[in-house]
Amino acid sequence: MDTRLPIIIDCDPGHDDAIMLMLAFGSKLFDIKAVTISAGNQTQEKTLRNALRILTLIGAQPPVYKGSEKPLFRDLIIADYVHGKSGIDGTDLPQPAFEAEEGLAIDAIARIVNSHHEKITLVATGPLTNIAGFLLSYPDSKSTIEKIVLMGGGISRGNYTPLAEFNIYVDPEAASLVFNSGIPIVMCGLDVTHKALFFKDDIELFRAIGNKTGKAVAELVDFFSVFYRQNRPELGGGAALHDPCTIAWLMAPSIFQSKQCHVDVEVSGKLTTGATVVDFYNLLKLKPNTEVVYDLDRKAFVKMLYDTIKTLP
Ligand SMILES: [Ca+2]
Repeated sequence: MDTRLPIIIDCDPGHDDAIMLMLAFGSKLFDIKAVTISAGNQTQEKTLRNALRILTLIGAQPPVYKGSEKPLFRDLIIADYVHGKSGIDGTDLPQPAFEAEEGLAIDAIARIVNSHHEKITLVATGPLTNIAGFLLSYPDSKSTIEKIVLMGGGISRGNYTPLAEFNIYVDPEAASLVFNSGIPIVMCGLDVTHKALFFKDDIELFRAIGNKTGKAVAELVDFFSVFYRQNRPELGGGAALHDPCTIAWLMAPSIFQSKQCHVDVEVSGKLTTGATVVDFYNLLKLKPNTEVVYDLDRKAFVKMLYDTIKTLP
């Protein structure tokens, strides 16, 4: 019997998405049904190509599906100021050894979840456009989803505007739809991801593994760290590995701290569009819809990544 957890990963690589994919495929805990691509850190064309190159590096060939080119109702905003022109600058990844499948992410997600005998967990580390598109296009398929583990939002601050985190800000209507879907959500927001820090010593640890993937991790975080050192001195020189928190939470929830809260998304605020409104003290007396992850054991997180990356090519 296959005891691995069946998941679909929706991502927009992206430096931290790349390391998330390495952790997911390096771990033996997941049956990864597909990787679907969102636009966010860079355009759809670039994030798709980046995903194929990362998967080629680690010798994985899952079905990969192109996603939506732009958010549900808005123009696309990209994060080239963090991730560079390619979306994954700083390391020399191989050219893709395989191509994306025919068809689009939202249809592929529906086909996979409807044909699988048990519920599937969705992991989302980019804007939530594809997940929302799937929920809008296939409302009857909602019951086939176990939960959605996502990187996005924050309890009390943003990283794109004072209150909005990038993934949620890019497509707030999609995020609102996901948080209000009734599907259990696990939110790895900035509260926890700004504690999932990699410092210079950590980078050298990965470079010293001596495999291609460890070298790529080191070079990716070298590049990614420059933005953090220049723009987030509050993090003490560390780079925040946002996206791997989702997979790490699935692998070892015990190294994280979280609380069940009601969360909604601001879509029309004058100053607050894209903010996740987290009712941490249950002031509204609403039923919690989200497990809000807010802290982690950083050393255990780095060790988990290290132990997994060293098993890859
Ligand atoms: Ca991402």
